[in-house]
Amino acid sequence: MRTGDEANGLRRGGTIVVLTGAGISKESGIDTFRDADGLWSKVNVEDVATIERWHRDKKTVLDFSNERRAAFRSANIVPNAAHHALGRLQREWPGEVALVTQNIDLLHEAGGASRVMHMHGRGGLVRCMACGTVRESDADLFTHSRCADCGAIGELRPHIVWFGEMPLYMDEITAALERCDLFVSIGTSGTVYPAAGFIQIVRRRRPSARTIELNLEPSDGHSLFGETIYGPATEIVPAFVERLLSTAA
Ligand code: BV8
Repeated sequence: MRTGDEANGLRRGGTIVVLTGAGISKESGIDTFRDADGLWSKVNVEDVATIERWHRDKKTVLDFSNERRAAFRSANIVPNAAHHALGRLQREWPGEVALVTQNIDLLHEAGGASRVMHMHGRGGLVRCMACGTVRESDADLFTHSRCADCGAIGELRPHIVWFGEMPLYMDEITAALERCDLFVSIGTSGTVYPAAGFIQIVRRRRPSARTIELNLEPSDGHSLFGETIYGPATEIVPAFVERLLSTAA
């Protein structure tokens, strides 16, 4: 295991890009997707999280998202030490910290992060497929739901990115990857693209950047990172941020 020492001595004021996945929220009580007890072990992705299925069978897709929303609501989900550490990094680092998450939970914001790019969308937002309006709403959605803006029936969906749909903020994220001095991947299996391909973008277009994976175990792309640190996010992320802030050159 490599120790992440390369993160030390990062030029003060350099640009940091952080990518997070479901692993950072696991210790807050939110299931990951691909762990043994993960979400996808209980439901088939193709049945509930693809744009194709939405067009064929809206009810199944909406029922799944209503169930997930209820699970989020019922659990007393609070940010953990890893979320708070990234909020601290954004506040105290004397340079840009672009925080990109694949997660739809709002735990980064609750942990003090101010600018979060939810590339797979986020909970609490609803989009109309007829007029494109995105509204704050935590209401359950049904095939008879009506858009308050255009009146369309059965066109409301969660504002999350399903398989087969283009993730959000891609131009902004790609530009940040191409100018970053440090790319940190936290709590993601490196399975889902294009997020899993960010490390290749950095290696190809910003070869001087340092790259570090912080995860519970090696991800699919672990060998592409210059440094790796393994352990529970609530332990390794605060320690990593502390080291970064105290040793930046
Ligand atoms: C697209 C919705 C094209 C929100 C999700 C090659 C290139 C491009 C695309 C593809 C490609 N090959 C295949 C594709 C298609 C597909 C894809 O990648 N498929 C995979 C399965 C092979 N990609 C897409 O469809 C994407 N769209 O490419 O569009 C396009 C182009 C033009 C025009 C139109 C379209 C869209 C992908 C987004 C899909 N939506 N979710 C939601 O429901 O939440 S994906 C889903 O996976 C979640 O967003 C999740 O965040 C994401 C990634 O999962 P992880 O976050 O990594 O979670 P996972 O459980 O896998 O891993 C958790 C990790 O944490 C583990 O490593 C574990 O060890 C670790 N961990 C656990 N506990 C802890 C911990 N770490 C630290 N501490 C702990 N305590």
